[in-house]
Amino acid sequence: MASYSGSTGERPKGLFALTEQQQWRMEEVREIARNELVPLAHAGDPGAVNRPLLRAMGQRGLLQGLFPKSSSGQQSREAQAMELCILRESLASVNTEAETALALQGLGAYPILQSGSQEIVDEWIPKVADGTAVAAFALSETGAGSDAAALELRADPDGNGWRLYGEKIWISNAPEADIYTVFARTTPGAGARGVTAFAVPAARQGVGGEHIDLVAPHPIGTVTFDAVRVEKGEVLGEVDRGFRVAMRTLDLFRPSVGAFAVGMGQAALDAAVSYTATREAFGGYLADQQAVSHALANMATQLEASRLLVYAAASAYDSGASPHEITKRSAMAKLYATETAQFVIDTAIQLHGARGLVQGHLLEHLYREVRATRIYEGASEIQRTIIGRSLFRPSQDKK
Ligand code: COS
Repeated sequence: MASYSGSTGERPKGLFALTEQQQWRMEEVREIARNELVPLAHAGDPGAVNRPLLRAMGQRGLLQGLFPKSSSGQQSREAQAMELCILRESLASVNTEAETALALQGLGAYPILQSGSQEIVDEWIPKVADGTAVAAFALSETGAGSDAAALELRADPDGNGWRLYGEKIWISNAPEADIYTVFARTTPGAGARGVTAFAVPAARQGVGGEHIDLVAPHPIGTVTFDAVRVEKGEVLGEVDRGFRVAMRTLDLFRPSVGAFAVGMGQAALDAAVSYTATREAFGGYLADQQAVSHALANMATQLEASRLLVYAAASAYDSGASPHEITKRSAMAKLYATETAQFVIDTAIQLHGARGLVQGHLLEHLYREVRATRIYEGASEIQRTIIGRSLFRPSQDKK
């Protein structure tokens, strides 16, 4: 079961911090998800890109939230972290498949929005935003996961452009995406300073790849590059400066992985509260047991702390905090929210007993779904490394 009624997530006035309009927006997104997206998610093939679902999110304006336009209708180059987190938390509390499909469009296309030429932006962003083109972010390799700067996919000079040789792995939306943002080595031996970002259409000759099955069905796989020609105009940012494009993209998206985790955690907490309030045991209700109510209290408290970290990180991003501050807050939000969600979902299962493990149960679904969030876009250990480094060089802005 990949969908559920959805938590209200309502919080009393006067407490942190989402405005009434933002809370209203969350409810609107949940409503769209419950009524329109859940049936499309269920009709899709688990583990494959769900194009009808993406098109529906385009038609309902949800994907456009990732790619805002200025008041004159021009495509803005700035994403809005708060809107991204609001979309992700509210979708996650109803349907994880819709949530992930939306997030991957943003992650795949953001390097283009941030650093692409006007031509590339005009070619791809409108199609990604209306759900007719599928985007993917291709950074990881078999020998370069946490140590992203070790990547070796080669970009060899070829006349005015380059040819790409090698393989990416663990790439969400691969091999079905239409446009890949690919990080490749243009200067051998130069570590992070020899990486260039490219926008590579999947239709280009020499692009291939295979699907990989994970514990929770997910569109993910490898992408292979066999002498794939890329042009100068397809460079995102500057040659040899692509590592920063990747890192800035992750700075934006990591808090939103936290928002995804908060949405799933809230759904699990809601389920646990409602179950323990009605399940009879030992002559009363489960919730009457102090061990149970204390477990629920810990879940609720840590979830709320996660939410605060997530929205604080998003608001730091949107309000133009220093790059250093953004990076640190982004890492803290992802670390704490994903670790918390794993704990909350696990505890919710403990409170449900064996019924929480039955295939198709909401909690069984969330248990499988939450695991990857502590690994992708930087494992928890990497987030701790980033936070730890920030403590020792607080005054240096390295960007
Ligand atoms: N924003 C902009 N630039 C950044 C940055 C950021 N957040 N973080 C690092 N950089 C820049 C640095 O300033 C440095 O630039 P200069 O060479 O010009 O000084 C360069 O990038 C290299 O930075 P650093 O030396 O910190 O790189 P490291 O190899 O030590 O490691 C970590 C950086 C560990 C943070 C990085 O490899 C990482 O995030 N790993 C996880 C990767 C990941 O999330 N993979 C999942 C893929 S998506 S599912």
